[in-house]
Parts: sequence; C-alpha cells; structure tokens
Amino acid sequence: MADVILMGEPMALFHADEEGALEDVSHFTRSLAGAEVNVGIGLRRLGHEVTYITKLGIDPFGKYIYRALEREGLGCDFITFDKEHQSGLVMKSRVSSGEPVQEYYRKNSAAAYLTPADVEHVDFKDVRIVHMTGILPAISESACAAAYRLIQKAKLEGVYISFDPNIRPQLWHNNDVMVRTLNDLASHANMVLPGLEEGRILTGRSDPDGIADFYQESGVRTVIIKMGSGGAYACKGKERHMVPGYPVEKVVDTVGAGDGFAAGVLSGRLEGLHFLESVRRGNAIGAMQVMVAGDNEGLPRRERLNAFFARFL
Ligand code: KDG
Repeated sequence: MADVILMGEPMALFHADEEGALEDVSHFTRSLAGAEVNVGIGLRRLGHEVTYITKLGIDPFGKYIYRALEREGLGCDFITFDKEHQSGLVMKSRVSSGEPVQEYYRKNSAAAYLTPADVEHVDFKDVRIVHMTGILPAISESACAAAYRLIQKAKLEGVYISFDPNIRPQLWHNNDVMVRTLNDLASHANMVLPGLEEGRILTGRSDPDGIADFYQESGVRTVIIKMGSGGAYACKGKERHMVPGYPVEKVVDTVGAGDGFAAGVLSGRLEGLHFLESVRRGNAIGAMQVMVAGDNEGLPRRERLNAFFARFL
C-alpha cells in the first residue's frame, strides 16, 4: 500500500493563455488542479507512494484527469466513475505576478457524491500519513461525511493525520459552519498547516503564537503557520521556531504554494528528516511553485530540489 492517502476533488483546469478578465480570453490551456492532487504530485515527484481517493465523471474531463493522475504515478485503485455527475472544472486567469482569479464549475460534481462508503475498503497497511484539506468537506455534506470517516479510520489505524484548512469561503453556504467544521476536523489531526490569514479567520487570534495555542489547546501537537515569503512559524509540542523562507526572483502565480509546502513537510517526515529540515523543504518547494504558472508545474523532482538548495549553500 501507499505511504500517503489523499482524498479530494481533482479538477480539469482551464488556464487563460493571455492576461485579462476571464470573459475576454479566447484561448485556454488545460491542465490539472486540486489541492490534494497537487500534494500527491509533489510527493510522487520526490519518490513517495500515494493513493488518491475520488470520484470522477465519465466525461472527457474525468478521463483526462484519470490519465493525468496515472501518468504522475498516483495510485488510482480507489478512483471510481460516476455515470450521473460530471467532473469538476476550474478556470484561472493568467497573471504575471500574484493572485489569479479562479472560477469554479464544481457544484454537484462527481466528487461531491463521495460518501463514507468510498473509504470503507481502503487498505491502511503500511500507510504512514493521511493528508486532508478543508476543500473536500466544503463541497457537499456527503463528501464532508467521507472526510470524517477517513480521519476516523486513520485514527483507529494509528496513522498520522495532517490537515491543511485551505479555506474556500465561496464553497461554504455559511461562514460559521465553515469555521466550526474546519476547526473540528483540525482537532483530530496530528499536524495542522494554516496560512496566517486562514489561521486568523479560523481562530479569531491575530498572531502566530495565538493561532498555534488555539490548535494546541484543542489537542494538535504540531502547528505550522505559513507566512508566504516570510517563511513559516513551526510549532511542535513546546518548541517554536520561525523558519525563514527562500528568496524568489518573481512571484508568477501563488496557487499551489501551500500544497507544495505540505508536500515538502510530509516528504521530510517520510524520509526521517529533522522537523525543521522538513519545514525548510516545505518553504523551498512553496517558493519553487510560486515561480511558475500552473497549480503544480513548479513542484520539483529530487534533482531540481537539490539544485535549488545548492544555490543557498
Ligand atoms: O491549493 C490549490 C488548489 O486549491 C487549486 O489547485 C484548485 O482551488 C482549487 C481547489 O479548490 O481545489
């Protein structure tokens, strides 16, 4: 079985070929998106085995996504096709610096029909990490129930649980429900990876120490707060460290940076790196991801990662 299990909604991404408002662009390039997919790709490129659980529509996008996941080497045994619902799509504007606009077409998508039954037969033998984001529970009640079931099973099996809140307010019908659900899911995790702004929204605390206290008081041992170019505030038990980020020549597109960070931290854990080394690797991969367009195109294989670190020796 795999080192890591991920469950989420992969989407076909239509990325504008030119800058400008999405309604003014005529040509788009298709690629792959989805927070959990990005983490899975990042881990695979570093040589780790990943099982990915989802539901796709039997449509050209679903078939494209399935093939792309196979090509990246993700384990697809727990991907099922749904005859009645379509695969999710996302359109993304092209920017030459910073945050693009993302427009989702994912309501009632096949993945929204994931249920707890979809995780019932997943084999946890040799699995070391379950990584989850706050996107899956946002897409439907049954997907949220599936997320809870996966966490419950991981806990029963003694598997390490990592949780990235990845808040998407536009996918929730109610802000209070979003905050309550994400904090409750987080409280079951061994490690929580909020961005600073996300942490503020979810905890009502403004500073990194307050955010870390909030999650640690709910039982989470490791909290790493992502601070963009500033690096990450890494808290494990009583240890707290600011781990500086890496300089980036140009921030082309910020999407996928947090997923790259998670892939770095999780791969470090799988390889037995010291906690702070893992956080450094997370910072490095986050920096590499923001320097290119695309949601996962900047996630490095081992040689590129080593070459990146070598620049700072
Ligand atoms: O974290 C980046 C992903 O979230 C992106 O690839 C797609 O926005 C997306 C989503 O909701 O999955």
